[in-house]
Parts: sequence; structure tokens; C-alpha cells
Amino acid sequence: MSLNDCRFIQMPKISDVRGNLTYIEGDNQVPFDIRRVYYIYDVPGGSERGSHAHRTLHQFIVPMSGSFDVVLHDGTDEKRFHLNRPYSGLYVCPMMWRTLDNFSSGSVCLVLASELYTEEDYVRDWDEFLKLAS
Ligand code: T46
Repeated sequence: MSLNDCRFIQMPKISDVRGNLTYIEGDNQVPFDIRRVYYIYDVPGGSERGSHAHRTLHQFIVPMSGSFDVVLHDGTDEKRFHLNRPYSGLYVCPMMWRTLDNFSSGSVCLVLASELYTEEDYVRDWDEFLKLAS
């Protein structure tokens, strides 16, 4: 899988006078089975999250509120994605070094993940990541 596989996926947006509703169905909008959901919030201005890669984990990142950037690096190329629409999420494939920054105040980052949490899946050392990616 490559950086080109990491892409925005639009979710349905149902609008009426009461507001908007967006849904995510396993097997439909997200290209993996969802086994875990977590969310990041109350991020202090100027903070960064992430700065690691995952060996096998697939993720789908949704800006539930506010905005932030996700910077992906595959060991050779880097791409910055600005997430600011709650009906548009970013699919992140395995072996992408990711850094999240530029959080707006009050932003909420929802992450759907393909596996339960396990520290063994993380690559937290940049040099090790470059070796594995090459
Ligand atoms: C990612 C980015 C976008 C758990 O116990 N269970 C969990 O499901 C998660 C995600 C984390 N944790 C523990 C592990 C650490 O002790 O929570 C603590 C903070 O995790 P971390 O420093 O990895 O948080 P971020 O925001 O840097 O990274 C997280 C995810 O870990 C990572 O998979 O892609 O969000």
C-alpha cells in the first residue's frame, strides 16, 4: 500500500432544517472492519499528536468538530491533508508515519481502527520506520 491509497472518503450527509446527519457503516464507507473507536479532544493550541507509524493497522480519521492537519510520510514522500468537514474522513493505510497538528480550538478527532490497541503494532522510532519502509 502507498501514500496514494491514503485518501479522503466522503460519507453521506443528510440535511434538513434541523441540521445535518452523517453515518458510517462498517463494510460501506470504510475499507476495513471497525474493531475500535477512540477520539482526541481538548488539544492545547500548538500541540502535535501521533509521530509514529503502524505496522498493520488501518485507520479512518474524521474531524467531528473543528479542524486539524494530518501529515503522512511513507518513507520517501510526504503529504499534508487538512481535515475540516465532519462528512469527509481520511483513510490511512498501514506503514504511514503520521503527525497530527494545526488543531483548531475545540476540535475533536474521531478515529476508527481495524484492530484493538496493542503497543507492538506501533513503530515509534523514525530510523526504524525508514528501515522498515524501504
Ligand atoms: C494514531 C493517532 C492518530 C490506549 O490505551 N488505547 C488506545 O486505543 C489508544 C489509541 C491509546 N492508548 C494509550 C496509549 C498511550 O499511553 O493512550 C496513550 C496516548 O496514546 P498516543 O501517545 O499513541 O496518542 P497519539 O494521539 O499520539 O496517537 C493516537 C493513536 O495512538 C495512533 O494510533 O494514529 O492517535
